[in-house]
Amino acid sequence: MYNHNLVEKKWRKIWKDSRLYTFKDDLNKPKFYALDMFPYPSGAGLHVGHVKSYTPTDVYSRFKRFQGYSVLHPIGWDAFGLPAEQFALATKNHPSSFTKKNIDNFKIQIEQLGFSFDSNKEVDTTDPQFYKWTQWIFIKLYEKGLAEIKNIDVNWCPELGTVLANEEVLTDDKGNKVSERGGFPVVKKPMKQWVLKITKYADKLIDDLDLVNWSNGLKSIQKKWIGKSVGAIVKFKVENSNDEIEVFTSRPDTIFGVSFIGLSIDHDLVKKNKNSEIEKFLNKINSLKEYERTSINSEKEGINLKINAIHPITNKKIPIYVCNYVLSNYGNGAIMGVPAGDKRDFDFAKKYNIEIINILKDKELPFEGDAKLINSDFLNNLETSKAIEESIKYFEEKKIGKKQVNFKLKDWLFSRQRYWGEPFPVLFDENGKILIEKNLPLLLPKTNDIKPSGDGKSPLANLVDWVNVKIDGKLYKRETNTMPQWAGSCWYFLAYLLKDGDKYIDLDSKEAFEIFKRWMPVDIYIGGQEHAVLHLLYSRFWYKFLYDIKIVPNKEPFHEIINQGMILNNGEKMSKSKGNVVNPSDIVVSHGADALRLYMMFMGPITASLPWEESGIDGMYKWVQRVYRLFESKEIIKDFNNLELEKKYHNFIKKATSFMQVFDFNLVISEMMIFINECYKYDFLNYEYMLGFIIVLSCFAPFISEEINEVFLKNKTSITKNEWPKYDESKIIEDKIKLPIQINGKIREILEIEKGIKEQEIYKLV
Ligand code: ANZ
Repeated sequence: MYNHNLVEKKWRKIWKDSRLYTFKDDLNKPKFYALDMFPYPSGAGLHVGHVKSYTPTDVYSRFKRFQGYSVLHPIGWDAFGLPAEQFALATKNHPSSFTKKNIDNFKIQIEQLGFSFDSNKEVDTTDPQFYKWTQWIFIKLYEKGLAEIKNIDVNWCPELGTVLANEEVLTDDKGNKVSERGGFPVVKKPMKQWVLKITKYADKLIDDLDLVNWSNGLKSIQKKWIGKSVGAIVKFKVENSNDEIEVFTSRPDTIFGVSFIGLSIDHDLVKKNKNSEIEKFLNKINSLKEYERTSINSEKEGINLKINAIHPITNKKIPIYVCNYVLSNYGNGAIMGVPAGDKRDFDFAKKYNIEIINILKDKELPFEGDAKLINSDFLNNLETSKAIEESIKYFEEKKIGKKQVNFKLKDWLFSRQRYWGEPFPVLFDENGKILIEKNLPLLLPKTNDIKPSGDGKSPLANLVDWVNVKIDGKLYKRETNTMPQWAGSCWYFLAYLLKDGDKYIDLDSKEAFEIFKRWMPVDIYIGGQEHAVLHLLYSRFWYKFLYDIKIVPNKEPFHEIINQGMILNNGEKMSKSKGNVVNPSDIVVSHGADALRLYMMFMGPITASLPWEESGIDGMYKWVQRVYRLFESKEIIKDFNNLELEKKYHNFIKKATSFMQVFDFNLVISEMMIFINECYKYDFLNYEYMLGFIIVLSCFAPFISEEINEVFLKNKTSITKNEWPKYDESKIIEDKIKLPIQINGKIREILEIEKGIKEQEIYKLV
């Protein structure tokens, strides 16, 4: 019987001793860069979610190596940041020793799983040699005016003792704002903070999505988050005063339907016209959270300012209201109310008896942009987009408004009041003037007092000797905030390319540029969809900036992305609190890494969320045994040939190759199963076919493949040194044809059907 524990242990040692997976670029070969989203080395160790995400990249890397590519498939540690620090605080450890211990543990687990990573290429964001360059990029951003200190309303999380970026704040089931990490309450608080001006790249971040091969779903998540809205600013004069109100509208073509003006509660004009009644209303509104009053279904409320605005075209008087649903921080904090086009405006107008100006002839009022301008002669019967364009032109001619593009994306709040992060290479003189620390890396000082103060001051502020610096007789204070965890992950995929043993090639060197020219963009990137508007947006922003300052040669870092699905247990996400976590190391002992890897890839498509099933992994364990028994029980002969087996083999390789190419790994595995069943029918097997099979198998199950290659195929060199098996089309007699089933432009399934089948019959198969 095949003993997976012994065999896997044996090959782990051989691979390690012979440095089998050491990466050395071969310029004669085309490159292939397969990237995993690197893990936080938390105390909990690797979970099956990691295995689900790292196995496909490993399988594909092995496939590409067989196909003659120079493949880079690295791993590293996203080791700064809240999770490690929270864990360290809870367990009274120092984050650095604790992180090191966790990394060691992760490494053991990764080796157990047989991933073909090169440890020479490993990066660690907390390594000063690494964060030297994170700090360097920050300085460049600062020098180009893309990093600045701002007094802004931030998301303050008292429990975590830090501010959070918008992308790190979620809304829970009850509608409360909570932190992405830990689900702690988040409140708004004014603070002085570093921001990175990602908004300057908003247009490029949308437009360049055309350059990459991502799913439409992922692209649209990013587009929605960036929220580009093209429209106009329109000016309304206030009656009997010199005041003007500027509103932002995405439907300038509805101008003739404006029935009132709506202001946000902290609009300047509201402040100017305050009286006790208005004050009372504002207090009432202020007691509610913004999202409670602005959602489409929430009760619309407002108060009449009792002054009128003048319509810029018709000169009609229209009332001005304070409206609870007008946001202060979007557009101009003011709207033109068009009940004929907007449901919220309609509800509001009805409630406050505002005269509704209908812009439609003989029609009920439609909502949500359905309004077509009929009363206006110049917009009559135009398509909406054309009418919008014409309206803007008209506004500009008459000087009553102009084109305006708005984004929902806000600048990226970049400082954290925490210890475990990159220090900012920044000093302030006595007048608060900024001096850049050029001597990099600026090391994170050692201290055991890492607890956040709770009042918004960073733990680093306690280190008086570190904070106060004298340069040329002048006193300076260091910035005591640290960078967020996302900083290191913004460029780590470049760091792998620069890692050379225990050193890094300088990011701004000519040598680095040449390497990037060969290796960027990443060819395939696999990771969780939860990073769609965090890491994947931030890293694109940094990469575009590095492109603009000529550090990298192209505009987009990740050519193709696959978001792997989750592994569920009894229909739920695995989590420690639910006690339903499957530990991959336990499975490696009970069933073997090969069986685990195979099972993970056999469960279904990579992108699907699928249940963990004991019976499934047991079944795969049995199949691994069955493969071994086949080799044990049959005689493998070099020149043996059997026409039937030959046909089956070439068919198998053809299918396996095409499924491999498109990541349909579950289909490759089922083809392997079919082929093994075939082989059991013969007493003798052909050496060439069995080697071909083992090469395919080794992408998924590297341990048993090496063992069979050595013991039964009697080869002295590693199975990894082979080429991908070829098939001969003339040996395949097709009596079936393949029919790919496409849904929304993606191949969902490939049906095998008999030649000559009728169309109606095919529908029955789907
Ligand atoms: C008139 C109009 C007529 C509008 C119509 C919509 C439909 P997006 O596309 O998301 O950018 N708006 C503008 N500023 C606002 C604020 N601070 N708070 C709440 N709503 C605001 O949305 C733009 C539309 O949202 C704008 O176009 C404005 O209403 C509203 F048939 O103007 B519209």
